[in-house]
Amino acid sequence: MTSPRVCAVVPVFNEAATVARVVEQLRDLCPVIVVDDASTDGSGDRAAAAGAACVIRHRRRLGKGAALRTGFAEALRRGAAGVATLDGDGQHDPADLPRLIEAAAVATDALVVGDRLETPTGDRIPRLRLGAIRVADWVLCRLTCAPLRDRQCGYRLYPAALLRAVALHEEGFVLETEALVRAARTGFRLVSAPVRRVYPPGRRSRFRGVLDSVRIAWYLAREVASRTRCRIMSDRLAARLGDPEGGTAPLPDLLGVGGDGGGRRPG
Ligand SMILES: Nc1nc2c(ncn2[C@@H]2O[C@H](COP(=O)(O)OP(=O)(O)OP(=O)(O)O)[C@@H](O)[C@H]2O)c(=O)[nH]1
Ligand SMILES: [Mg+2]
Repeated sequence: MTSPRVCAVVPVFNEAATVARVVEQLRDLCPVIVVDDASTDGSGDRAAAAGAACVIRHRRRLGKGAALRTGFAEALRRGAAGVATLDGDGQHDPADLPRLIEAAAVATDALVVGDRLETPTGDRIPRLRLGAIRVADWVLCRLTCAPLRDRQCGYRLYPAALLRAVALHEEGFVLETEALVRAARTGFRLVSAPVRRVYPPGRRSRFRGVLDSVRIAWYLAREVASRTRCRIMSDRLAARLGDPEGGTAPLPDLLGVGGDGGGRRPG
């Protein structure tokens, strides 16, 4: 199945061992944009030889967030209606992409997030990583009010409308968390689609467990604090104006997206 309206963005840093296979499997489904972050192992050349529609090379390593931004900009320039993001290390199976596309067809303009937890197909998720996924889910559930599991999964399908409406600023692995929070805040729905778990033994991770988790936690803490500040200020203003409706929203409504898990379409 070819989906010309979807482009895939694959950020890579030294993934020469796996990126060619990812591109080969993806290129029959949609054009593939690989963003090579100054890899030193020839990842970009492998991706190009494997049939990527475009390989963009950063001169120096800027991180996954910057690589995604570069890929999003190129996909929008090419007129994509949706942008799929997959890791170049082979942990996101291109065979699952049609499921994300189907979910997007049902929920127009929703951000579709891969769900590795719903059906336990594929490899076992390492215990520490599973714990981190669950903690992040717990916090993000309160921040986004969307009934999703596995919100941190990087296998996603972003609607072009979201990428145009929301400027993503965070760096590294934090950008994907920022995308969820800002999508919910802007009124885009978040929906999930089941994807296979791929955790091959001996894989290398660029995710630095403590450092990157702290960065994500710090971002979330800032979001909560800024929402809380806004609520307090609006409560004070409402009290001064004598508005009886000016009560503080419950915690799940911190981002003002309502408690029905649905989210609003942007006006
Ligand atoms: N362009 C770019 N890509 C990166 C960078 N760091 C990681 N990536 C890519 O982002 C994807 C995910 O990185 P991983 O290190 O596998 O992180 P993860 O999948 O969240 O963590 P694991 O589950 O432990 O593998 C891979 O395709 C990496 O090559 C970076 O600094 N720049
Ligand atoms: Mg990985």
